[in-house]
Amino acid sequence: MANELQALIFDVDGTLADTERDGHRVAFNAAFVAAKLDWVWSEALYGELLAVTGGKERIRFYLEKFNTEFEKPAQFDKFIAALHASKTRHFVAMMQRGEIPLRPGVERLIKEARAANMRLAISTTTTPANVEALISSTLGSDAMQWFEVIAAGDIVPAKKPAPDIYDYALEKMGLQANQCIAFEDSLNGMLSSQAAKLKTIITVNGYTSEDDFSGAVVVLDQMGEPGAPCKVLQGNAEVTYLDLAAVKKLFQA
Ligand code: XBP
Ligand code: MG
Repeated sequence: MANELQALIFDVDGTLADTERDGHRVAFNAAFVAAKLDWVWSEALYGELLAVTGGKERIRFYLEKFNTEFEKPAQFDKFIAALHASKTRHFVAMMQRGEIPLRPGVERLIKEARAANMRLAISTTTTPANVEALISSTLGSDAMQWFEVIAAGDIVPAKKPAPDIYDYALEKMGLQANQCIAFEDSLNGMLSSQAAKLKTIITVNGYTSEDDFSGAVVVLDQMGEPGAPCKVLQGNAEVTYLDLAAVKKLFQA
C-alpha cells in the first residue's frame, strides 16, 4: 500500500512569496549603496544571477562573471559577509514593513494543513532571519512554530540544487522522502528536492516560468484560490486550486 502523506515541505523564496525581484534584489542594491559600491542589479541581470543560490554565493558569482574589473579587498570573505549581513538587514526591514505578501493560496493551504494535523517544514537557501521576518509579518508572530523544522541558509554547506537541505529537514522530522511532498518554484529548488527523492509540486514565477520542470508532479502558475483558479502548465492533473485534498491526490498519483 502506498504511503500516507505525513508532511508538506515548503521552499520560501518564489514559492511562499515573490521575494526575489522586489525583495532580495532591492535589498542587495540597498546594501551596495550603503557600502558605496556602484553596483546595480537590474531585474534582467538578477534573473541571470539567480542561477546561483545563496546571497553570498550570488555576490561572488556576480564578481566572477559580470564585474571582473572590481578589485577585491584584502579580506574578501569578510567583505562579502559584511555586505551580505547589510543586505539581510535591509531585507528583514522590508518584510517587517509588510512589503511582500504571500502568493495566492499559500496562507489558505498552510492553515488547512495545520488544521488537519499535517506536519509542516521549511527548506530554503535563504538566511533564517529572512524566513522569520517573512513568516511572522504575513502569518503572525506565532507562525514560526507551525513549522517543526526550519531548514535554512548555511545550516548545510551545499545549498540547492544539492539535496542536503531537504535531507536535513527529513532527518530532523524523522520521515522518509516517500512520506512527504515538496513545494518549489525554481529549477535549482526542484533539482534539490528531487535529489532528496521528494515528489514536488511547482508554482512558477516570472523568473522561473521557462525552467524545465520535467519530473515535477505538476507545474502550476500559482496555488490559486476558490473563485480564482490556478492554471495547470504541465502535468496530467485537474487542479482548480491547491487544497489539501488536491495535494494528497497529486502525492498518490
Ligand atoms: C532563494 C535563494 C536565496 C535568496 C537570497 O532560496 O537562493 O539565496 O535569493 O537569500 P529559496 P540570502 O528559493 O531556496 O528559498 O541572501 O539570504 O541567501
Ligand atoms: Mg525558491
